[in-house]
Amino acid sequence: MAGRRETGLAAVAGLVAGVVTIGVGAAVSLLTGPSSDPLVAVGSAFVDATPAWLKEFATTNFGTNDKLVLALGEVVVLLALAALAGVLAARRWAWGAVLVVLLGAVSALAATARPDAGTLAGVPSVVGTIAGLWTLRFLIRRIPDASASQREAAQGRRGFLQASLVAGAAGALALVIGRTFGATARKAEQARGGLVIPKASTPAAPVPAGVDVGVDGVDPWLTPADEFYRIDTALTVPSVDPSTWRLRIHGMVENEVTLTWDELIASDLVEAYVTLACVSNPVGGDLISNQKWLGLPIKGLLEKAGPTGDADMVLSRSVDGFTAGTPLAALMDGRDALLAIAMDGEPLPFEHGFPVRMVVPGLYGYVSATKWVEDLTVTRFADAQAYWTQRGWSAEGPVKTQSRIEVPRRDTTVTAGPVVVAGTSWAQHRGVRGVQVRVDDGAWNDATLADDGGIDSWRQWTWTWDAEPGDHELYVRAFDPAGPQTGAVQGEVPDGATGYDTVRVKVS
Ligand SMILES: Nc1nc2c(c(=O)[nH]1)N[C@H]1C(S)=C(S)[C@@H](COP(=O)(O)O)O[C@H]1N2
Ligand SMILES: [Mo]
Repeated sequence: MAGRRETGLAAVAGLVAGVVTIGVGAAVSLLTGPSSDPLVAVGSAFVDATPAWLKEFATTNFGTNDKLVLALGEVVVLLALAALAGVLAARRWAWGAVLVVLLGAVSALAATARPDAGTLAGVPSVVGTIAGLWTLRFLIRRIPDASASQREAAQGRRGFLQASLVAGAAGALALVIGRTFGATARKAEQARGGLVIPKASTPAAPVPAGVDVGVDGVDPWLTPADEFYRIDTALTVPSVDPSTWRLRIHGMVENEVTLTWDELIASDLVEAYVTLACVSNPVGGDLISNQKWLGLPIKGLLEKAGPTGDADMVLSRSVDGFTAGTPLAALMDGRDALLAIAMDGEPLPFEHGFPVRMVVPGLYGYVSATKWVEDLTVTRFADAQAYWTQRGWSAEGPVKTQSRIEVPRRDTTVTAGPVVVAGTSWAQHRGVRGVQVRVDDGAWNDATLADDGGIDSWRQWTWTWDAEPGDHELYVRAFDPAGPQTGAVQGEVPDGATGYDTVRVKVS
């Protein structure tokens, strides 16, 4: 860049690039969650790092405006740094670029360090920074050179200001869009942070210590909430503020019923361990997890509504339009079919349906586990179709009895002699009665079952194999009260995969 650019214009270029950065960052955060918004992330990190005395000073002097003062302060500091970056960039591009990248890195780090950060939390900062750098480069290049004639300089200045105006307006628009649409998400996030989960009126039966077989490589019996499998059609995770949440129960009922959040948490809540499984889980797959849920039994609500005539299905709908069709009988027969509000003693994570979702033991998620649920229509299978049923999956989806070998891992080599084979089986709401393991074409051998955590949860098992050298195949099957699971191989469509999980190992 030959010659010195006008310092004032360079500062303007920096300011505009700053606005574009935070605007684009805010807009992108609509996809990645409110706490990933660069301004929010940096502000929150600042609040966390603020010493107690300064926090007190802020609240005593600014009262409830302390957040506003913080936000203003943050914007002022940021814009000053942005102007500085512009001035530096006009002298030497690399200096300005380094400052912009540093600011972007701080923001990305702040966003990924939030306790509720998703895997993509740094993305808005990175995308915003790239947009900002590009804007800065574009504008700096348009600043008229000091060597230009007066006429050229005046023309150049006009062109620069026009370009700045357009870029600045675009950045501001992105910011307004990000902020306006992000407001609901921020509200829901605040609400979730402030919730106190009530105690269960009916706590779950205590789980025996031996539900875990204690073999390295076997998934924990209780899936950590942040490792719970996630399946849904939501491009962006819905943000629902519990204070405005309502559930409407209508259709083939005597009385239409609505339920608010306050009514829900004031009700007698039930706690239950339930293993949730996806119909798309292939044999041996991991689209299955076990957790402790707290919620209101759906049965009582339906009794209040009073299903009429030959109603046999409840079509549940989420705020984003997903629907599931659950057999009315499964909701009324006394199993722990819940409107769940908590998982592992905490409010539901947003991805798992905050503030309220359904959990029904014994049924695949696609026919029962509606997240962000807001509407229950009592109807008939003959009259209504749910989301996945319209797309070729079965109307009813009872979970199939299945087993998985987790140790040894497939295609590994083990040493001849005693080898521990271990894994998990499930037959939700029927219960696993036994598990057997077979080597190659040999006879079935009884595995040892881990302690029982209830018929709605999966069950671990182990078997010690006296392994002989060579290539071998291990097979597993579980028994429920009706007998052994089927070995017939069937794919996931239309109602869940069947067949024996098979693990090939080399014994040396
Ligand atoms: N709103 C909504 N709820 C939904 C779905 C969805 O796409 N949208 N998917 C269902 C399916 S197919 C499954 S397997 C479970 C998964 O729940 P999880 O993501 O909490 O594990 O949610 C069910 N509930
Ligand atoms: Mo699913």
